Amino acid sequence: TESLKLIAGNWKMNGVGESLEEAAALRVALDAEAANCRVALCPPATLIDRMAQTLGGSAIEIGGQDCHGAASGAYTGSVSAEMVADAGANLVILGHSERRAGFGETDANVAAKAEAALAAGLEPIICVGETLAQREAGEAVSVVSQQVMGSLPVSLADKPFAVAYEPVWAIGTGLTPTLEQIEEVHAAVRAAMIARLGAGGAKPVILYGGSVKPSNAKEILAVPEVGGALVGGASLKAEDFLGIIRAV
Ligand code: G2H
Repeated sequence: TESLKLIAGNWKMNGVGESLEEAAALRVALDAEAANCRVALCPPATLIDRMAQTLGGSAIEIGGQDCHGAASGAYTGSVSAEMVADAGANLVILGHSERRAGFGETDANVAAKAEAALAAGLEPIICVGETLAQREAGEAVSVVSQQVMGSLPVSLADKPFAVAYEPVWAIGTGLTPTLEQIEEVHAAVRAAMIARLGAGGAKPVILYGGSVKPSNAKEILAVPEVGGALVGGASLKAEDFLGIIRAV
């Protein structure tokens, strides 16, 4: 199950045109000092096109943060997978807990979005994670396993994709699970991926997300089955994000 690790920055709803200076600074650094992992930035949809110009010809990949499950139609305010790809992205984050909680996205919605992403040639990063109440009730492994089973369409087998485990209570809070807790859930995610997709579930990387920063990246990235990180707050400044990339 050895794949190149992936460090993906999720800017969330942060950044306007001038923030591309951070992407440009990251590019300068990684042009000079190649990363020994895949690196991606996922800006708001309106910045994908300009970020693609800023990063064109570099090794840094670009992702969207969401796409609609339909190819086109009367969905005011939404963006299709083809539009995300056309703007210059090759990845797309799907089912982030902020979308599940704030926009009512279900596992079935996420699976439909993943199908749309594949059809557009995008590599989905499918997010799962338990809430604090679920963790305290001892349900973390069962909740996350069910989310994997429900959110991964069977058509993902043998296609490029990643799963991101993001405990909801660790997002933007500065709290992180213990390394043992991360290892336990990542093993369960892997088992659920294989149960769902067969051999096609064995290879794709499983990212950890939730308050990853330069000071904790090294130990988290060394946990078995942690194949990279989905980084929020610490991806907004090139210097912080580089600290995480250098920890791989
Ligand atoms: C989890 C993560 C990135 P942060 O949402 O997806 O954000 O690193 O700010 O906790």
